[in-house]
Amino acid sequence: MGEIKRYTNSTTGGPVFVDVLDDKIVRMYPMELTDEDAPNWEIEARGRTFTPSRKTTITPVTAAWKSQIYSPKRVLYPMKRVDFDVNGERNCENRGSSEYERISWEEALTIVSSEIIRVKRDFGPGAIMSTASSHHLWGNIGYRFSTLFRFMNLVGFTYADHNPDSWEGWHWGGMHNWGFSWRLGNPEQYDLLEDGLQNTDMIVFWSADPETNNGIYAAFESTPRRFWLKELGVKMVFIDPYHNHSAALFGDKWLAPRSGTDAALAAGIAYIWITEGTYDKEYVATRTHGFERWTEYILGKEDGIPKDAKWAENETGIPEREIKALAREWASKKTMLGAGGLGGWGGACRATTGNEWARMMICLIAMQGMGKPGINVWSTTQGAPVDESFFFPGYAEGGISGDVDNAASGYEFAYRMFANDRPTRNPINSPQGQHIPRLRIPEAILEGKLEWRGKGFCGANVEAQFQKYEYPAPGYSKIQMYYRYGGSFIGTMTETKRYVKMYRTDKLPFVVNQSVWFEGEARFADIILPACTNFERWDISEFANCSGYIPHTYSQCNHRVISLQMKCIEPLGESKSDYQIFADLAYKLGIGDIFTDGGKTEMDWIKQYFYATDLPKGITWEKFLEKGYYVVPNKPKGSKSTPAMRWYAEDREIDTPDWGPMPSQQVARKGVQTGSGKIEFVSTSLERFDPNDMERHPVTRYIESWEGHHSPHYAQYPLQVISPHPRFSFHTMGDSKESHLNEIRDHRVLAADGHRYWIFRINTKDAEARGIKHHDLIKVFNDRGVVIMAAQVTERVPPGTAHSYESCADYLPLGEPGNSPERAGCINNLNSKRFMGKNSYGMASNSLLVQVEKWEGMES
Ligand code: MGD
Ligand code: MGD
Ligand code: 4MO
Repeated sequence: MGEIKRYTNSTTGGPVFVDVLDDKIVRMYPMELTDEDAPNWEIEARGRTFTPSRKTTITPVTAAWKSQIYSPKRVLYPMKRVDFDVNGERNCENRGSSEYERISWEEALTIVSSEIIRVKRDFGPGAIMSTASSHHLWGNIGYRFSTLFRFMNLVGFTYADHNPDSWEGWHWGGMHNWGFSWRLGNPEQYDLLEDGLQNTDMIVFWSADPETNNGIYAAFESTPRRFWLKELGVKMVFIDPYHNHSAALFGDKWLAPRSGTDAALAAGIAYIWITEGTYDKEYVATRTHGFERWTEYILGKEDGIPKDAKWAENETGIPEREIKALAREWASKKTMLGAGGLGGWGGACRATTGNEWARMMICLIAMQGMGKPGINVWSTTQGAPVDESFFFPGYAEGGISGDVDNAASGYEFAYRMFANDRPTRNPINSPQGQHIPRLRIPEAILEGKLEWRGKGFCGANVEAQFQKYEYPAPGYSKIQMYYRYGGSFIGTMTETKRYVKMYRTDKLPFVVNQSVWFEGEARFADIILPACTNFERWDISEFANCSGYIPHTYSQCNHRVISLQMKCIEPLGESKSDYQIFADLAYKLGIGDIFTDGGKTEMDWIKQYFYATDLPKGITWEKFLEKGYYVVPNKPKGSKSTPAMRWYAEDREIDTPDWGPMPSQQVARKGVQTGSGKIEFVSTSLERFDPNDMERHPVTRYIESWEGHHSPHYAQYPLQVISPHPRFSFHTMGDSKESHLNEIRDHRVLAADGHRYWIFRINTKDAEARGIKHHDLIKVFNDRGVVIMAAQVTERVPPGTAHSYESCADYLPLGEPGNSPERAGCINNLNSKRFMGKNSYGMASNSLLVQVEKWEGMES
């Protein structure tokens, strides 16, 4: 037996030390910092000094990584569907039913490369579609924006654009009230931890559960901050249909609105502030636009319906007196609005009326003086006093692709990384080329025709989302081949049996999936290429730094930790790194030397990357290789803090390090990005675009949900389900791989048949009325499908509301794929593909109506 060796690596849930013995990972744990590492920051507030601990934190998914690496569901060899013959019968209709056989790498690469060449030659550019999913194993070189884009940009492909899934309501709605397009509608967050500790009296967490979502990628870095705030006597109110984990730990009060009615609650609060005169009149008069017209709507002068607390009670189910009490206390205290888990985001922004919720949040905080001391949009997850001037890019900055059109590479990084050689670009993946929204991949394939507005994340400016597109783009061919990277969409997109049906047709003649695990869409590919995990290859990255549409995301962390992601073990089976797979394919396609830039290994790229960042200012390459991580020193003591939007509240030039607004989007560096330069209650951009769109009207308003208690099908499907992000898994990551996460009884429930079922949370009264007991297997259904789950009978949701997390990793139909009950737990089989509005192409994945019965097995 050899000696245990300690390596460094990193994950979506924090950086780690990894103990390896005889090429086997035996342990993985958070990083403990030493005296050699940069000292802590300190914040002085209310007579105390606050400073973080000298450790990093990790999430449950990270704690379960070892069991995911050695999961029996790993794809270890190249696989071919047994009834797929590239030169004969392809039997596409059997995808999802057929077995697989092991083939050699040579055969797999030959089939895939010959199909790429055939499709390019026979159908012209753009007939190959590719897309990855949102989240990737951690590492800026191996990331989809980096390695995948580098390869696909060199081959030429039609990209299935990602919808702004995390942002929806802020992107399609909020942006029209205050700009922030470069953050897709979320607000900046600089120095808000200090501001909160010093000045805030109360936090209203509205659709926010930082103990579950951790901002994003930031593990439990923010948990101590909430304890500090509690110690200082800051009151915490939670508005959430589910009594979420942060509410359970910190909540002083829990309000549970009916799903889809949050904007009504907000209107009810605004009504009280207006009629009682308890808003910041000076701020509203000088820093906002359209208040008078909006007031007419709130008071009922526009439509004859005063949005008073009684009206709000009828819509939301929250008692009038509680609405009044909240409104009065809020107005009397310096209050932070924790709208969504990041400061922005929140399941409510992915509800049917998510646009209006986000817009209402902006109206409320504007009424109380957004940007003044202690008053902001802040969920405690960002805004630690780390040093933003030290440059280390996040994964969205493009890595080795240098793609300035489709990654945030052009902001700064590409010029540093590619000073001496060429970045890649893809003329097809540009506004002049062809693309497909990933929420409509099935329609593109099956119906062959699409029209929509907005190419993917529309961050360039507020108007980008109005741009119209069509598929096929003029002169381009229809899709002939799908190069899928990962396989999560059946668990994460909307009405997802559509994707299953799409795979089972010869309208899609060839499908390859490059996957780490055999799950979800991987089961529908003709060829599966086995990718290894980031513990089996080299990479480099920073804790919680994605950047791109969340500039300076690392301000979620208590320490900026940059790590070398070491290859801890040899790739399992015949799996290879994504980089190696693409390099092998590139050589078969005659572009190998271009892809690898003359034969560079991943380590060569990491070294080039290292020197393109500010790392050499703090550590030598040799030391970094040996030590494996670097902690970025904090700003010198006494540096001036620049709290988010303080400049705006005080009508000064912007002084934060934010990426926007661009000088062209302001006047003399003052004001927000809107037409008026002010925060708008009535949106000037919507007024110009379509003043009559009642689903997204210029005047911010409450709109009844089309999948809620006013819907015609409510009588038949009377349970309103919310489906937010899973507590223990990270979307599909961590779930369903027979890892130890599966054994957590709040994640899956082991039934007598040996299968671990996904959980459906239902109120005691609703369960009783249906004869359902705790952990019974139930059939959850509506017109879109049937999913079998385990009931968790609970008081954490009120009667009429139910809860089931999205993102189950697998898809396990009991009969014909696409036409039978499902038992992995794909609640997203049951939500609606309908967009939020006729002009806003956001997914409303979080709201759905269902009925529930005890499951007695398949009806024969
Ligand atoms: P992920 O789990 O991120 O989900 O939805 P997705 O993006 O679809 O998918 C990652 C996939 O990439 C997995 O298949 C994984 O195996 C693969 N993968 C990861 N790393 C690698 C790698 O290194 N190599 C290869 N080859 N493959 C890799 C997320 C999406 O879900 C998001 S971000 C949001 S915000 C939405 N939220 C939401 C909601 O609130 N409610 C409901 N009902 N639905 C939702 N869906 C959305
Ligand atoms: P959600 O879980 O969608 O997270 O971060 P958020 O968008 O903040 O929603 C937060 C809370 O909103 C939940 O407690 C939910 O019950 C509540 N909620 C849902 N619908 C409504 C509603 O209609 N009204 C109100 N008032 N509340 C509602 C998302 C962020 O999380 C993102 S985008 C990603 S990609 C990451 N995903 C992720 C994950 O999958 N797992 C874990 N553990 N952490 C994650 N962090 C990130
Ligand atoms: Mo997201």
